[in-house]
Amino acid sequence: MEIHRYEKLWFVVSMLLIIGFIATITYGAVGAGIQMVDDEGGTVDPDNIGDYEIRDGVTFEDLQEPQAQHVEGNEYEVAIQAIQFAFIPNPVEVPENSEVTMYITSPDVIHGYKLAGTNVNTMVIPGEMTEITVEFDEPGEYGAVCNEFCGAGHEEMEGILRVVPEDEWEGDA
Ligand SMILES: [Cu+2]
Repeated sequence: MEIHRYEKLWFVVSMLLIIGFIATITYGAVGAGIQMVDDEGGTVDPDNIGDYEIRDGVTFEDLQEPQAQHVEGNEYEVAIQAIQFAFIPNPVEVPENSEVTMYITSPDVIHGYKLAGTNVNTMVIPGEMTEITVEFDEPGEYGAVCNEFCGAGHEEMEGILRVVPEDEWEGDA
């Protein structure tokens, strides 16, 4: 069977496009570090968030402090509640050159937690614990916003995350 040269060319181009689309979608799904908020850690009682056990002997309340708590090495932890219409605690401080695991949840409705100028961007769902680990290499200040419409005061919902220079860090080390 004779296939016209142009037809072959179109065939090749359209196959390449399809492969390109699949590659882009695959990269977006697995390569860019995007994860779904899941109930892997069990569900959180929205009326009793403070008592939620993050791990043995450490509750959400223990980590819900303005300064991140030291775990070991350069690892820190902090817990944040997103409520209508604030983040608690606020501001949050972490030391530079740290790897911080943030636990975020909500007692009321779905919120978001987005750190402007970074790729930190997550949903915060009542009943689920959002867990994200972020590296902060340089001192600075980031604005946090809620990016899920959560009610009449949604646009006022903002927070600050401060990355403090190592020699000024007064928290747990
Ligand atoms: Cu909100």
